[in-house]
This record gives sequence, structure tokens and C-alpha cells, in this order.
Amino acid sequence: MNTTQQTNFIKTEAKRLGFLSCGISKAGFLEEEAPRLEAWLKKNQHGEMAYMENHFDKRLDPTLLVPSSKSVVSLLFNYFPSKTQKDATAPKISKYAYGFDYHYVIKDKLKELLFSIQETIGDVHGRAFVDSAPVLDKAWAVKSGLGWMGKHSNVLTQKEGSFYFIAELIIDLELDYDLPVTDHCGSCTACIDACPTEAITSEYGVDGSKCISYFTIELKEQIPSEIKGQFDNWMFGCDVCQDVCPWNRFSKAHNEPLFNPKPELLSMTKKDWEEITQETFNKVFKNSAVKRTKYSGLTRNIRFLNQ
Ligand code: B12
Ligand code: SF4
Ligand code: SF4
Repeated sequence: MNTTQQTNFIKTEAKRLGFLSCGISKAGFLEEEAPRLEAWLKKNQHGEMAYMENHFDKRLDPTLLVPSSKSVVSLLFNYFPSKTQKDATAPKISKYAYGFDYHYVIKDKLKELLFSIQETIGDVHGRAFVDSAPVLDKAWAVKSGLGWMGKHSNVLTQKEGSFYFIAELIIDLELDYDLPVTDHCGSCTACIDACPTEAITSEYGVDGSKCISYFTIELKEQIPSEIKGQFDNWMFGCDVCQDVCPWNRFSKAHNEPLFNPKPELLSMTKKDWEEITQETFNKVFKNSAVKRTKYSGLTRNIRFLNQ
């Protein structure tokens, strides 16, 4: 197989495993992102997410993270659900967290892809990541032409919108590289205007420490009382900036059975959530990413909505 055949093989295999798309970039230093990441950290826009301060150099250069790596193979995996919570007054859970924790689901697929590359192409070494290491997932997806970075800072495409995860294989194989696509945000500012906490502080810039997703998932302490009443009823994550994006009108439902929620998650009423017990929490969120907040975190969030 020559380089082009190897590249095509990887992209075809990715599709077969259920990835929405696959794009590839030469591994190396992310020059444009470096000053942006530095400024974001200096402004403390990561809040209490101390892990974002770690491995600054590795985060900007995957060849430091995976020695001898040559290529970053970026992959998108759809999580857009066909059904959402039934009770419109119930506290809301972000769509990405409806089913089985994506870290496990996607990691398995990445391992399969790497295995299949090794079987067909040969002695290829590398590592698989999905939101699991100091890698700028979005920057690599953009570089590899999988979408553009929207003003809400998520990666989106004209055909698929933005309700997908980003993963990558960083491998020591030279491949054919893709080019970025055009930004189609134009004069739209729907996401900036709709953000309930004004966390999108500039076009393409999100102050992580102001995002509902941060408060409801990452923040371990008490939620500051100044932002009371601004959560738009979100108890885990927030989808507002993506829900209002015109390009998400074209989102199609995923077909990953593991991402289907437990029926209770969709049917629970406002009252059910307010009275949720540890037992119900364990049942509804078995193997779910919501476990990250634990029972105590989720009930803290629900109480905050009612204050
Ligand atoms: C930390 C983090 C968060 C934090 C901070 C958010 C953030 N925007 O950084 C919090 C907890 C708030 C968060 C929330 C969410 N997250 Co998050 N998060 C991450 C994580 C771990 C790191 C992101 C990061 O590096 N931030 C650092 C800052 C500096 O990066 P940035 O905000 O993207 O900044 C860039 C732009 O500002 C840009 N920029 C600056 N100026 C300009 C100017 C121009 C002209 C341009 C073009 C660009 C540009 O350059 C910066 C550097 O690249 C990634 C996983 C990963 N390892 O990458 C997931 C990740 C970004 N999250 C993801 C998701 C799904 C979410 C939520 C939608 C979850 C939810 N529903 O609640 C929300 C969305 C909030 C939002 N609008 O960003 C997905 C995004 C998938 C996608 N389609 O893009 C990721 C990639 C996880 C994954 N692997 O799938 N997240
Ligand atoms: S996820 Fe919600 S709070 Fe965070 S930037 Fe988007 S709209 Fe704002
Ligand atoms: S809502 Fe508008 S500005 Fe925001 S990402 Fe979508 S197209 Fe871009």
C-alpha cells in the first residue's frame, strides 16, 4: 500500500466503525493556538479546572505527548439523540450525557481502528484519545478539515451541525493530509446572544469559568449565588449555544445503541427529579458520564435551580 492507499484505508475503516468522519493532519506544534491557550489560562477562564494548566507544551504539540508520532487522525462521533426529555419543565441534561459514557464507547472503537491499521498496514504505533489527555481536540479537528470552530467555540459542519464528540489517534505513520474548511458563521451571533450566563465573551472565545457546563459538572464547591436564576433549568451540562445554532437544524440522530438513555431519563418529571434517591440515580445513570458529578453533585444542581 502506498501513502494514499493507507490514508483511504484508515478513512474507510473509520466509517465502518461508525465514525461520522475522519480527517488527518501532520503532527506538530500548534502555532496559532499557543498564544490563545496561554491568554485563556492567564485570564483564569479555566476556573477551577486545574488540569487545563498541566502539560502546556504537550497540549500544543502531540509529538511531545506521543514520541515519534507523525500524524493526528481526527474522528467525529455523533451523539444527537432521536428523543429528548418528555417533561418540558423537568431540569435538563445535556444530550451528550444521555447514554453510556462516551469515553468508554469511543475508546473501544479507537482501539479497534488502531488494531485494524496494524493488521493491514503493519508496524504502526500510537495512542488513542477521546477527551482523555492534554490534546486540543477541536484545533486538530479543524486543521484536518472536519469542520470549523464556531463562535461558541465548538466544531461544526454544514451537513452535521455540532452534536458530536471529537477523538483522535496519534500515530507514527506519515499519511496524506487534509486542509481546513471555510468558516460559515458569517454575521450570525445566535449562540452569543442566547448564552444564559454570557459565557461566550467574544466571538470564538468561551470563558469556561462562566459556562453552565462548568458550574454543573466541573465545579466541586458551591455554585456562586450571584448566578442564581441564570441556568435556564440545566442540571447537567448545557446545550443552549448548540440548540440555537442554525446549522444544527440538519443534525441527524445517532445510531449507537449504547448512547440510548434509560427510559426513565426521558420520562422523569420535574417532581421525580426533585425527589430523586441515590438508588434511582444509580439505576438511571449506570455507566453514564453523569456519574462524574455523583448523586451529591446532581442534587446540588437541582436544588440550585429551585433557589
Ligand atoms: C475544558 C473543556 C470544557 C470547559 C471549557 C470550554 C472551552 N470552550 O474550552 C467546559 C467545562 C466549560 C466545557 C463545556 C462544554 N464542552 Co468541553 N471540553 C473541554 C476540553 C477538555 C478542553 C477544551 C480546551 O482545550 N479549552 C481551552 C481553550 C483555550 O480552548 P477553546 O475554548 O476551544 O479556545 C479556542 C478558541 O477560543 C480559539 N480562538 C480564539 N480566538 C479565535 C479567533 C478566531 C478567528 C478563531 C477561528 C478561533 C479563535 O482558539 C482557542 C484555542 O484553540 C475539551 C476536550 C479536549 N481535550 O480538547 C472538551 C470539548 C471541547 N468539550 C466538548 C463539549 C461537547 C462540551 C459541551 C457542549 C458540553 C455540554 N453540552 O455541556 C460544552 C460546550 C461549551 C462551549 N461553548 O464551549 C467537546 C466539543 C465537541 C465539538 N463538537 O466541538 C470536546 C472537544 C470534548 C470531546 N472530545 O468531544 N468544556
Ligand atoms: S454551553 Fe451554555 S453556558 Fe456554556 S457557552 Fe454554551 S450556552 Fe453558554
Ligand atoms: S449560532 Fe451562529 S455564530 Fe454561533 S456557531 Fe452557529 S452559525 Fe456560528
